[in-house]
Amino acid sequence: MFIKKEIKNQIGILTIDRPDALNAMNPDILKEMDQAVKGMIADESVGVIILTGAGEKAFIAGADIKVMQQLDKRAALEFGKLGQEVTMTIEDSPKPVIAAVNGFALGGGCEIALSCHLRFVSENAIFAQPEVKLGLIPGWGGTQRLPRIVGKGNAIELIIGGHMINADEAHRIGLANKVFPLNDLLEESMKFAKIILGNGPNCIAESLHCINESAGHSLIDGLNMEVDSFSQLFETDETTEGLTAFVEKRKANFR
Ligand code: DAK
Repeated sequence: MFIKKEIKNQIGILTIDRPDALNAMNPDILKEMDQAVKGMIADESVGVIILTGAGEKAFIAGADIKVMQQLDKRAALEFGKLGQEVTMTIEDSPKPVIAAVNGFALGGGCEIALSCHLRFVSENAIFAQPEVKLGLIPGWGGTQRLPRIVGKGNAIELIIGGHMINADEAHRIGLANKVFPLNDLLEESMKFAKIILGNGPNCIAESLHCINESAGHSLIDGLNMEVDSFSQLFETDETTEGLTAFVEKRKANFR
């Protein structure tokens, strides 16, 4: 089991618990997370969900690169769809989901945070979409959700630069809603959850629904395009080199 579940004062807390791999997501963890979020949505005693990572270093350091190194085009499509399903389950939740980002939120980890309704982050949080460094593109909604949250220019800079940004920069561009000292992150997230719990649950669910719809009906089309592009890459030498270089702990040689 890689997802710890707790309920405290109507707040469901889900903790991704694989700190030795910086909470990197493999297919089993994705399936577990999908079930865990659905379980919290169905549980009438829960009004707000908080998603966080175990340890003091990472929220989620991305999709599991060692798993991706083994994928062919068909398996990449399945892995991509699984990640997209989880992010849709989170985004479509009628109960607000707060990402309490306690460190690295990279690649798929940033994308899972983007699918949450709010991102409260610790001072040591680091965000990036580093896929282009691995011969990949973001595949769990990053090309679609990041521009909607930080604007097209900032999203292009992050996605084609692949560089890391700290909590203050994430806050400046609107990626982080609030920044707290690491030790206060969960408590502050719970404080805001408590404020939400004082408001009408149907109004909250309807607000989230309308806000999601305002982003346009083409999100699904965009996600389909993204996952097709992503899986095509698994037939290229560039992607093989990018993933192999990470596993071999060396810099990728793309040119
Ligand atoms: N996958 C697997 N293992 C990972 C990992 C990851 N993403 N990130 C870290 N680890 C593992 C490391 O390999 C290491 O394991 P051992 O070597 O000890 O066995 C352990 O976690 C601790 O990491 P480090 O020793 O590297 O720790 P450092 O503090 O030195 O460095 C770091 C921390 C976060 C800077 C570094 O670990 C790092 O650069 N990690 C990779 C970050 C990254 O590039 N993440 C983005 C992955 S790309 C799609 C599916 C998925 C995706 C897109 C599309 N479709 C199929 C459509 C998503 C893509 C991504 O997420």
